[in-house]
Amino acid sequence: MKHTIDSAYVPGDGDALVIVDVQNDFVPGGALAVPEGDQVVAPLNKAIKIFQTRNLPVFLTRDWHPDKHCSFKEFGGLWPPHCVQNTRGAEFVSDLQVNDRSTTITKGVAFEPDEYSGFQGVDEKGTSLDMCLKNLGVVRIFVGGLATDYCVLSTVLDGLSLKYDVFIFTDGVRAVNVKPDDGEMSLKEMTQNGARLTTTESLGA
Ligand code: VGL
Ligand code: ZN
Repeated sequence: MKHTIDSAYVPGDGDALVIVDVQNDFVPGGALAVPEGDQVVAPLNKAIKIFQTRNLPVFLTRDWHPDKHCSFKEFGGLWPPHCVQNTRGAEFVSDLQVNDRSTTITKGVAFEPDEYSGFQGVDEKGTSLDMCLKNLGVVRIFVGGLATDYCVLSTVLDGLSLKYDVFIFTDGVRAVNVKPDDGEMSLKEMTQNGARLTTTESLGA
């Protein structure tokens, strides 16, 4: 698929950054490693810096499973155990620029259901991502993270259903690719539903 890259875009009022599941278990060495998953960190750090310099909100979602979770193979799911609450694998990748101005959105905390979408998550006060964004007047979200074909896909499709304008950083996502073109198919599905592709390179500072 040919990626259509929008020209330079300077984020401003009404924009927010949503970074999906950049956690140790999803990068090489982790329990559910996404190939090249670590390569999203540098571009996403650049995006965090640009958004925070402009006082724009940054949300970081995390998968935060109990040690028995419906998505784990042992309980009938697809995956090895991953992102178990309070383990190193569930921590944000240490190089990711997490700070007290970003908001953590937590999902997948109960045995079931599995929650791929950041929009199924809540902040530390229990406020949903959708309400957090609406409270801040956000109408457009820029999304990156892991993995393109699961949690990014689900977050983007929910964002579109909730009527946000959605941009995806193609340099800031990577796919699991259970089938080799799952990532490309997911990008296609997202754009067919109205998301637009861009890169962190085209973010004007
Ligand atoms: C994810 C598989 C299982 C993801 C989370 O973050 O994309 N994938 N849990
Ligand atoms: Zn999970």
